[in-house]
Amino acid sequence: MLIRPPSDILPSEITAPDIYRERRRFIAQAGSLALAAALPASHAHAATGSLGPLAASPLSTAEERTSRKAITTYNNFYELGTDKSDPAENTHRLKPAPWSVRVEGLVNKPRTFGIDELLKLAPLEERIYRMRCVEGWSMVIPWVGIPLASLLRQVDPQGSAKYVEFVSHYDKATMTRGVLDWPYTEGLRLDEARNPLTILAVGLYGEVLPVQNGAPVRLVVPWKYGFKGAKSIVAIRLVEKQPITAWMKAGPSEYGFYSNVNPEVDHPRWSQATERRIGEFSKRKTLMYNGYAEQVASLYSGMDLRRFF
Ligand SMILES: Nc1nc2c(c(=O)[nH]1)N[C@H]1C(S)=C(S)[C@@H](COP(=O)(O)O)O[C@H]1N2
Ligand SMILES: [Mo]
Repeated sequence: MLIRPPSDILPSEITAPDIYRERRRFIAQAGSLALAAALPASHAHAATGSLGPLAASPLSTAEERTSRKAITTYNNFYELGTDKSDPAENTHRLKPAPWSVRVEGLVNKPRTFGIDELLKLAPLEERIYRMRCVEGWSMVIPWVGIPLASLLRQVDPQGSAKYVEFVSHYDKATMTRGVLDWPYTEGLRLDEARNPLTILAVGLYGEVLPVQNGAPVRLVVPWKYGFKGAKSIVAIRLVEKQPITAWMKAGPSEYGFYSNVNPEVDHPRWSQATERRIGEFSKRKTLMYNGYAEQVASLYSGMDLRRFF
């Protein structure tokens, strides 16, 4: 099946095959058009692709957005292949519906959320964020999401909970073997997780999140390197001790727990002082905390950022 369109296709058309496949899947499941029409409204958004009216977040940047085409064809999603073009070509390897997310660990009200329930936790907001990969490229991405804090409130974290661990979906029958110790896991300190900038993204450019960007729900933490944003999340765990993330296991000298964007602390293989915005030719200076210092610098006051990289 054609997943990757020719380069002259309109950006707005790029998700068409995904959406079409999704619609056919729902119709096939329902068994008839009549039944398909009777599906709950929450399924309708998956069929149409649109997430409906969105609140505009004041936390959005006014910078020019990266094209939808670049955002959906230049990806890191190693479970679907390690080349940038692989995830868009391998979307059939991950079925984003039905889906649920377990929220467990040190919480008074552990709960499994269906996607429909996640969508109802808070008004869906458009969050246009600068995103920077540790490899040295950046984008401006119009995410649609809910604050992670809204979800955390629902489960009532216990006093002993200090960190949050995120676990991505992994199916060894269809996904990459080797490379990392699967499943992909990431972590945040509880106060980072509760920061208003931290969201669970469920959409992109006003539509349902494409598989290659981490459908149906992924983490987005704009002041940290891109790899902190675990895709296709199936579990969120509140824990007492700092989690060991998949990248820390793979290369403890290269990937620390914090991974805050910091032009002064280089990765051993890539300078973090400058970056190339996808779609631009000249390089830009990388900003401390990716330009979000005003919102997040206080989380790290007094910490040695070379040690806690
Ligand atoms: N499960 C999972 N999540 C992941 C990754 C991955 O390989 N697997 N790659 C990370 C990296 S390195 C980056 S830069 C971002 C890329 O997100 P995007 O493709 O939506 O821009 O996803 C992050 N989340
Ligand atoms: Mo990355």
